[in-house]
Amino acid sequence: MIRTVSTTPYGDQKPGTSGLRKKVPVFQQPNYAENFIQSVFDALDGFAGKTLVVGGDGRFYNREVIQKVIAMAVANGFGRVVVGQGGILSTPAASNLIRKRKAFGGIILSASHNPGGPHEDFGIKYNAENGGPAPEKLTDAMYAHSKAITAYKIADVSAVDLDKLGTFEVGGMKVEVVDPVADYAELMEKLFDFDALRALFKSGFRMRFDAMHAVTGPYAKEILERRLGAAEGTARNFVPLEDFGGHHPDPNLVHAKHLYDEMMGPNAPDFGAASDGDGDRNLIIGRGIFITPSDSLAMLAANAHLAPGYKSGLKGIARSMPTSGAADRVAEKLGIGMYETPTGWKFFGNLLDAGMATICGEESAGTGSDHVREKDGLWAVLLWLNILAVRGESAKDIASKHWATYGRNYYSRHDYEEVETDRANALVDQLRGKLDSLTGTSVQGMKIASADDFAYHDPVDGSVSKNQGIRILFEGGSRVVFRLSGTGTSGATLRVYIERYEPDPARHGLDTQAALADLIQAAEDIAGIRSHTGRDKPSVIT
Ligand code: VG1
Ligand code: CO
Repeated sequence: MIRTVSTTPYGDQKPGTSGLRKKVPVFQQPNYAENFIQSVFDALDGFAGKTLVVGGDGRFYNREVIQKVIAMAVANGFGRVVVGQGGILSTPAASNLIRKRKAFGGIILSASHNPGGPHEDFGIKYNAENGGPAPEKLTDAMYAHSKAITAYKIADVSAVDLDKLGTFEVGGMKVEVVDPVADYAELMEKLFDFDALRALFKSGFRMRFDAMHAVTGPYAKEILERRLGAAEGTARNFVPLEDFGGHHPDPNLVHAKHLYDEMMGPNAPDFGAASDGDGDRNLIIGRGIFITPSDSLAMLAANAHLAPGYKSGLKGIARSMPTSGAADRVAEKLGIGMYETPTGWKFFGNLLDAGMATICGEESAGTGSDHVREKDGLWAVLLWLNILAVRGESAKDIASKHWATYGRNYYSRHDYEEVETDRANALVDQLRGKLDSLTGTSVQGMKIASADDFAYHDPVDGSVSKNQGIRILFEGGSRVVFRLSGTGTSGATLRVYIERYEPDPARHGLDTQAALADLIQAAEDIAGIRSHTGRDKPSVIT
């Protein structure tokens, strides 16, 4: 039986950088999840009888919301729901399934690298038929519907057994429970030289992959250990837990410090990597060297042709605005297009669909290609492995040769988390107010060449996205960028991105924070971070 349940709007269901993210108790309010799911459906057109892919990173509340999505998909007229066994689908695997099954779209349940559990974070995101996150036009429409919603539709059906593979009839609709790993692993086999990788591991190459008790565990076990023959124990923390073992499943130098320490230690394996809650981010650490995500993008782009899936070369490279310019130099040398987009993977979709870019990346540990429409953690790890296997060199050697060829972009991000929202907004407002007067002035002995609030003009559909981050560009190419996070669930997070280009190979071995010290001070001088936030140092430095 299909019921129409009357409801009232919540008013705070505006999707951020990557879907709607809130604390679990917020999602558990009466009708909260239902309101948003209905608002997603109301923003879409023409899905009657079509397929919807559903899955999540396995965090607390995942299974409950999947049952709601299924019951509401029945009531709203979808023909089929494809769901990962156990409710599990990594974000890139979901993107792949949407494309492979020619689905109308998909709902991904995740709050990515944010902690999980009854009092932690949850999230709902809609991806369109290209497999990519809904563009801004669509997320704006969802938000508008959520503010005006009066009723949602749901079917009275009993809960589907998400652990049993197979196709089941649910209220006149088909629900297909699929292996979450199989299709994804098959795609990876097409892109990379699995024989070369098997030979690499057979030769004694040692690797550590930390799944951080999140979604990539089953994928890493299957691909690295079973299919590629890496030693058992290569994948660590590989059982997805509802609360990620009480940790932040955030693969950075703070939350994966144990991996960093191991890779810098005397008995370090050859290669180390980690991924986040939903499997779309990657941390890359070679023996004795951390590769920043911005550098990783540049190095992957420069070497991608060594992997079978990219042997005919790249069509173009895209990076988010705060990501360092390291990849720009690679694009220039290759003579291909380079695109600078706002933060968030949804802005890459058009470029990938139009065949203008093949590889994309963000400084926040996101790298991916046109094989799906999301960033992809394990993909980045496998491409690195493929490059290491073909070049027969260490990650450290590859990095230093890269810098010798292209120069080095020293880069760091300073995050000030859970700042009072009013205070963070005041900082940004004040900065915006003085942008025009900054050009031509000097700070810490460096002259400001220009200062603006980044606006993106999408070259494919002509849409414009304004206020995407404040850029202070210095003469010589150094820069400082300020923006507020769009994924947090309490207070505001100020992100300060700092970059300096260093062409001189004699200066490529410096400590990053030391190499950026004057720019870090300049950021403080320009924005008054301490007085506005009340903090004397960042909460996280990456
Ligand atoms: C952050 C990152 C951004 C990334 C987004 C989603 O957004 O900076 O680069 O695309 O998270 O990644 P923000 O607005 O907090 O800076 V994930 O792995 O959380 O889906
Ligand atoms: Co993520």
